[in-house]
Amino acid sequence: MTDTNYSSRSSLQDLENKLEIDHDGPNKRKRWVWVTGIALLASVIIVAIAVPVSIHRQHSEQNAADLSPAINTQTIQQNIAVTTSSILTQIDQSEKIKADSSSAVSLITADQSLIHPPDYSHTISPYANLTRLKIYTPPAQARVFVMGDIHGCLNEMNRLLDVIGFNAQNDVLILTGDLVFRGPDSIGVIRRAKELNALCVRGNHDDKVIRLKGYMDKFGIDSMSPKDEIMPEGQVGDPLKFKNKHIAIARIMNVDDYNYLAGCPLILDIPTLEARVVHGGLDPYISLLDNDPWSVMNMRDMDSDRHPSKSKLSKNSPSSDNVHWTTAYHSHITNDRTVFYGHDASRGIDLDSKTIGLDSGCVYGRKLSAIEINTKKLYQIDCRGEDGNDDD
Ligand SMILES: *[C@@H]1O[C@H](CO)[C@@H](O)[C@H](O)[C@H]1NC(C)=O
Ligand SMILES: [Mn+2]
Repeated sequence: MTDTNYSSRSSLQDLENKLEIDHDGPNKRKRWVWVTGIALLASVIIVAIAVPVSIHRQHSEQNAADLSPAINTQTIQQNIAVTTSSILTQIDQSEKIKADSSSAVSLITADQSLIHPPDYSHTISPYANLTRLKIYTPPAQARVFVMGDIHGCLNEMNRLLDVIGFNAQNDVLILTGDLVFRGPDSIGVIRRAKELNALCVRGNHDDKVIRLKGYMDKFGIDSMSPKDEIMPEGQVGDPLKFKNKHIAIARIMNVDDYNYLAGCPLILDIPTLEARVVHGGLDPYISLLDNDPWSVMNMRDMDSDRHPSKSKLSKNSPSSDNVHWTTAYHSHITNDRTVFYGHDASRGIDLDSKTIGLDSGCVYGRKLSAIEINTKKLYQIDCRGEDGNDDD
C-alpha cells in the first residue's frame, strides 16, 4: 500500500516536471498528449488511494465485528479448526474408522461446509481457539484410563494415579475436562497432565479460562474493565464479566499451560476402542460434528423440545419433561461408541451400557474416579474437598 502510493507520488512528480516543460512549449498536439496523461494518472492515483483505503476499512470493520455482540458467524468459523472431509464422512456415516496402529494423535480439522449447526446453537467466542474433534489411537496393549473432573485437586489426582499404578510409559490417561477451577491447584493439574502426556477434552470451566486468557493476551489485562462489564464475545452461551473468577487462573498461566489446555478438543474419538470422550454430553438427534460446542460442554439433559439443557437433576421438578441426555442417546444409538463424560457431579458415577459418567464430585469432598476402558474396571479415591455448591 505504501509502495503504491509512493510510486504514484513519484510518477506524479515526474509528470509535473514534464508539464512545466510543456507549459513552455506551444505545440498543441504535445499539450493534448499531456492532458490525456494527467487524466490517466489522476485515475491511477484515485485507484491507488481508494483501493487500499477501502481494504483498510474492511479490515477495521472485521476487527470491530470481532468485538461487537452480533458476531458474524463466518469470522468465527475461521477460528474453529478445520476437518478433512473424507475422514469426517466416515465418522459420521459408518462410525467405523480403521485406525492406523502406528498413529498417535491425529488432529482432525473440520471443513466448515460439512457443519450444519442446529438452530439452538450459540455463538462461538472469537477467543475460544477450539478444536472440535481429535481422533486418537492408543498403543494396542496399553491400559487406557479415563479420569473424571479434577477441578484443581492435584493431590487427589496424584493419589488416584498411585492407586492405579499409573506408568506414563505404558499407560494412557484421558481427562474428561474441567481440569481447573475451584480446587487448590489448577495450574498444577494442567502441568501434571502435560507431564503425563494425558489426553483431555475441554470442559466448561477450561473454556472460560481459555477465553479470558485469549482476550487478555490480545488486549491486555488493563482493558478488562469496568469489572461489571461483559467481555465482548457475541451471543455466547455463558457471557463472562471482566471480574469473572476464572481470570485468576488465566493470569498465572504461561504459554505452555495455555497451549496444553487450549489443545484439549471438544470431542476425543478413539475408534479402536469404540470410545468417545466429551465433557457434558452429545445431542443424539444430530450428527457428531454438528454438535453445538457450548452444549457439548454444558449439557446434562435433553428438554421437551429435544434440545440440550444444562439444568441439573436436583433442580428438575418431578414433572420436568427433561430426560438425561444418556437416556436419549441410548434410544437413538446410530454407532458403536461408548461415550465417557464428566460434568454431572449431582448424578455422580453413572455407568450405563453406552455411556459412562465419571464426575463423582471430588472437589466437593466426594470421590475422584477413573475407569480403564478395556476392562471397564473402576478406580476411586476419597477427596478432601473444597467449599462449593455442585456447579460441576
Ligand atoms: C490456539 O491453541 C493452540 C494449542 O491448541 C496454540 O498452539 C495456538 O497458539 C493458539 N492460538 C492462539 C491464537 O492463541
Ligand atoms: Mn463441568
